[in-house]
Amino acid sequence: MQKPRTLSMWLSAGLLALLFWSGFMPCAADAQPAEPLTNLYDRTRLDLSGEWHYIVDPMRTGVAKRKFRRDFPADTPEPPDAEGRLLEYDWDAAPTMRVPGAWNTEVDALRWYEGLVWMRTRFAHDLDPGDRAFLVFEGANYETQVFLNGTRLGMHEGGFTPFAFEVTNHLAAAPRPDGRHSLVVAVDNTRRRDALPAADFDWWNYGGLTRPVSLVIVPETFIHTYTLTFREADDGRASSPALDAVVNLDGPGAAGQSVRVSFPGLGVEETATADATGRATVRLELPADGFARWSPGAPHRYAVEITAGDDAITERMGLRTVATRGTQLLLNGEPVFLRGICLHEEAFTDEEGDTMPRRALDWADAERLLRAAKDLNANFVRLAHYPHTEKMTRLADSLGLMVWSEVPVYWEDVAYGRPHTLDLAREMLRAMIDRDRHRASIILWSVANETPRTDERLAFLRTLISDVRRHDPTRLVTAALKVRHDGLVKRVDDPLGADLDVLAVNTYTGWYGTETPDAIPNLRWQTPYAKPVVFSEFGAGAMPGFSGDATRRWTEDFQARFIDRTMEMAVGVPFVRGTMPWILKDFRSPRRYHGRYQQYWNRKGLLNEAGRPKQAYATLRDWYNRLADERPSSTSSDASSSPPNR
Ligand code: GCB
Repeated sequence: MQKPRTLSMWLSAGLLALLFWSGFMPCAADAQPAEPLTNLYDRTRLDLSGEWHYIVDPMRTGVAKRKFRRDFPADTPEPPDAEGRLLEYDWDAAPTMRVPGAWNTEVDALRWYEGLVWMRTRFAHDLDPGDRAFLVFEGANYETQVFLNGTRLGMHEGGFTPFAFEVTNHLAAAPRPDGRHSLVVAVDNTRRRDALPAADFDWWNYGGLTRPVSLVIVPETFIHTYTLTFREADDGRASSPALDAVVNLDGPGAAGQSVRVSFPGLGVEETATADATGRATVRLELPADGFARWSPGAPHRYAVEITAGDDAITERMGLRTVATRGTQLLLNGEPVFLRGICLHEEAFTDEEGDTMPRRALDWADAERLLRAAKDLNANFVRLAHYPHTEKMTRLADSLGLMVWSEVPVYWEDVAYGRPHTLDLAREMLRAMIDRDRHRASIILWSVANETPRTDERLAFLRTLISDVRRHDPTRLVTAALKVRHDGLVKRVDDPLGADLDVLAVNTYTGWYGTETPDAIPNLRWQTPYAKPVVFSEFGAGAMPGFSGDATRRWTEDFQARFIDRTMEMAVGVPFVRGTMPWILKDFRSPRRYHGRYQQYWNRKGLLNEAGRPKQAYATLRDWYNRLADERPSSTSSDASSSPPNR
């Protein structure tokens, strides 16, 4: 007998139908993205950059309202459709913008737009029999839904980490009438309380496909992911310096496949057989003193080749260790002082004034930013406040800059109590580490910036820290902490300090608040932790070209004085092991309203938006030249003979 339907059953059935038709519910074909492939840049790739058509959809009607069949993913060529219904869009007639690119930069009218935008490209590719294909997005801000030939592949949340979908079957099964595939993407950068970052942050909310999109082609059985870990003999896990390789194969021939890992430059190689899950584990012993270590002064890298069946890949990586000992930071066992500078992922503009910089960096943009840091005689960059494009970390490896890389767990209003937000942070952290674990330049993973001292946040960040320790035990963990102010006494005593390797604090005394830079030399720093501390931010706004009075805020002179005083104070604090002023260049921010001095630029750059130096640039360079001469050879009294912590 059929069960009677209750009102609530009818209501829930109705709700499900409504959700389905409104496009808010994932459909049957919806899939989570596949795990991205390690080392995208050494794969066979079809670059899908170029001019993509776009439709701005502030009312979200693309999938939400079927009345006029505004189902944008369908990519129907001509209105009306086959059944004679009215179509109120036409992809071929839609305007185009450059991908990769942020719509706020690419389209003047979209400078301030936050919402949903649809984008479409077409591409031709005949997949060879036996090959497999992955559609890879290096970064799209913020929530992205992907449709290939009208079929929804799935969605991804988060603006700064890569994601991929396997599309082998889609490409094989669905050739379009004109021989081209239709790729439609819906990107939504609406700010949300449960997102990361949450709704309030001090940079531009660039939306769209801000990093490259490509089709990666691999053999049927291929090297999917791998980790190569350099171990020093004295870390207790290796008897001589060694490289531990774990290689994961995917495909019908994975189990039992022979995998070779070699260092042609050192004449070392080993072979192993993949287990039933496709995993092979190999240790390569390295000649004890017969290899060059990576350092900013000598950024030596080795090619490591991995071969398995029809697939081969080359990783270029530096060999170095990073550790702490007491309040010391050690690079390759030697004390090091971080002469740093903070950076956002935003290119220099061609002109000064009311322009929109590019978020999508090409190699030349990234190199220009990092060279400006090198010209300061910096040995370190803090890539704030989210994982930057892979181009940055790859260039930092080759140019010789140590790196801080972080996830956008930023400020007070993150939903620390929501499981969704914690899952998201963990996923971002994992994706950041997976993408960049072979970059010798990265010495610090940061889990947060200026977060409140609450129990919920403590539990949230402790989960992230233990994730990092499990996922990458070879690097140090940090977070930019809030300081407790007691007049001029500054206490770095956040309970999270117990869980971190390096404590970081941002200090703006002399800029925010009533004190002037004259107060800075009188600051007294205290911490209960015997760990290295770095000043991860300090800065003052300066209107480029406004100068002449060092006592007046917004002048270049004031900014230079602020930087000078803070540097002088910092190098006098015995446990401070690094300085990274905020920030290399002026950057766009919608919360910088001052009509005369800011005009929606955060003006704390040492360079203006086009790269022209303000006075403070030379001030910092002088400091770094002096420090480079004096340190890192200087060791302070606490460098005991105890073994390194990490
Ligand atoms: C901070 C934030 C940074 C801001 C900066 C500022 O503490 O971490 O994102 O841009 O201050 O300019 O106030």
